[in-house]
Amino acid sequence: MPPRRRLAPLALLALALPALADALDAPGQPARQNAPLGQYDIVGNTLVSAQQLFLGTEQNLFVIDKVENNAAQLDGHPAWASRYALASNKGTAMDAITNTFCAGGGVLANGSWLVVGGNQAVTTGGDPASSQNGGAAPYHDPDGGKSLRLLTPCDDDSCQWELVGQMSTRRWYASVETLDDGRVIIMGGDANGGFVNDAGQTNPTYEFFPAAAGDQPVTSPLLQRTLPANLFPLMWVLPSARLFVQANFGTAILDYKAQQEFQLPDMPHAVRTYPASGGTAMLPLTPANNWTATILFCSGMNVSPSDWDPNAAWPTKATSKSCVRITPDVSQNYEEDDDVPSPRSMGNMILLPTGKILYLNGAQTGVAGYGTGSNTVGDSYADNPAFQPWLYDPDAPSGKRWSMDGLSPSTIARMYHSSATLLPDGSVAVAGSSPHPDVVLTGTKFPTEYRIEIIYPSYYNTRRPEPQGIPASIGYGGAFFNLTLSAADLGNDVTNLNRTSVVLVRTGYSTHALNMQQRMLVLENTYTGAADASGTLHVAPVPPNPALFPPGPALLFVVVDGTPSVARLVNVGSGAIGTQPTRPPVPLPGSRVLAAAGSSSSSAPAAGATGDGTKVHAASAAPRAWGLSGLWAAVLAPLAFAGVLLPL
Ligand SMILES: [Cu+2]
Repeated sequence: MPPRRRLAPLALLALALPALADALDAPGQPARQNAPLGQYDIVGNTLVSAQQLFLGTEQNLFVIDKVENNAAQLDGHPAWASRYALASNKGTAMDAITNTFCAGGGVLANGSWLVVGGNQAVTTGGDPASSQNGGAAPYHDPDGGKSLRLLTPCDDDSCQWELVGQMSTRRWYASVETLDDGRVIIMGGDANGGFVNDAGQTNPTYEFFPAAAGDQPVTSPLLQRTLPANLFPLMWVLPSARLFVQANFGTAILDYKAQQEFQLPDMPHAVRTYPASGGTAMLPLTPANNWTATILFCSGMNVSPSDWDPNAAWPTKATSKSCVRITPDVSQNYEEDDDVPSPRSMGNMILLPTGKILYLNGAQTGVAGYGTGSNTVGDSYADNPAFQPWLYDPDAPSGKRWSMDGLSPSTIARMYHSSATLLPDGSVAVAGSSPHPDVVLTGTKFPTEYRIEIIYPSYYNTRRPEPQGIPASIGYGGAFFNLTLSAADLGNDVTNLNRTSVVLVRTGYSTHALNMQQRMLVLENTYTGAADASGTLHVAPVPPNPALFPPGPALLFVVVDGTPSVARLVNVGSGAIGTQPTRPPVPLPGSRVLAAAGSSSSSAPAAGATGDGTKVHAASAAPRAWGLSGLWAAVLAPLAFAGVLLPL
């Protein structure tokens, strides 16, 4: 037996390389071969209409509908939730328990998904049911207004939705965002719904899940001052660990820890929130932009607060082409961005692993919502489906950010209550549409839709890299991990290592033209190339600031020269709700390419590397936003002093 002290180096090695111990199998090639590039392909039926949709595992989508007369049955009544298996294109009904009509949803640090709020119990036609506790035929749906439903996703029938308590107040059309401690914040909504919010039923507050003992909803001045078009407020956690919140024309920074809001300038050009329903996304957080958050808003409709008349001729009203960006941790001002080539409402912006954004779904005229009046198109407040998807490149020069990129139009109108999400193979699933109080299948321009289709971006059929060594879990700071790529993965060109990135994508919860929690972060990496054109990526974990990418599941893609691997679903953070451990960043080794035996090796510094090939891990090289109070002391103090940024 060796002396005990000899074990120490081995133990240290084990500590230094935790990723190797729990590496996932390398992703392979997509199951679909020779997909129709740039085109939509109808692949299956979601059983219930996909008003809400999220990718819960690598293999399964989870679908949530409102209570309505779906043919799929469960426990003797129509189902309003399902699990959709991507491999078999088969749906299975699930029990969402209470009425999930226009609920919000989000993911927690432990990988469970929460669906919040909804509507009262209804009977046919969306009318109130005689019983609010599930006793009324035909739907037997309990009131969902305060519901908190939790699911830990799996790939079979062993996981089911369960009620885990109630919110303190009713929320219909509330938004959900995952916080840097892996809880979620639940914000806004109203008690009973309707076309837009109103003073008699608004819930201008936020609360948290899990709630701490004694928690009470906190009032948001932004939601108080932005009636009526402030349902489904748009919100993102910023790297400064504050929330950027946008509703109607209002904008605010919410320091949810201090329960204090700061007013920012109004949204230009158009309302982006429901029911104007613009497309929105946080652009990728990258080493090149120092993981600085910029948020993009496009389309919607310019409607003044007094003009939200449910009897107006909404389906004929023009939508907006305008786009603006804001980088809230740097500047409080919205900046003009390129107009979308065609106008739209109810569009979803989907972050692709390449960092570009696919913009699809919705309508060219009108807004979200439905009614029964003669001002509708078969109940719909919108018309002229926006069949043509567009691609946005955040890094393209101004004037050149939008392109059609070979994308063909869909044949299915994705009107109100549509959804979309990125899939692990880099394609995008599109589903839903039902601008009706209850299921309408025939005799109407925009019937209730059950068909799910997939659109295949231009990279789809290219041979995918198959990176080895993807860790099951990635933390904040600490030691780097290695991913290996074969010569085939690198296209037999070792210089492709210089065009390789490792990205995390949280696909989020899709509903009402939103993808709540959606964000992308590019990890910092260097590389070592081998003479045989294979290579190793040295990949830094997420920088030591959980607000950059709140903890929870994420897709990890390795993108080689614009071609993404199939993703693996990894865990970011501790896997538990609570303050996330952070570690000081460990400098990455320099990038280099090893020469063949007999010749000398050469350094091939990556962008940002120093001249001697030693790349300084940027997160350790300069003061960054992780010193949250430091950044905000610098940004907020002068603004507040100038009287522009007003604590409310
Ligand atoms: Cu809705």
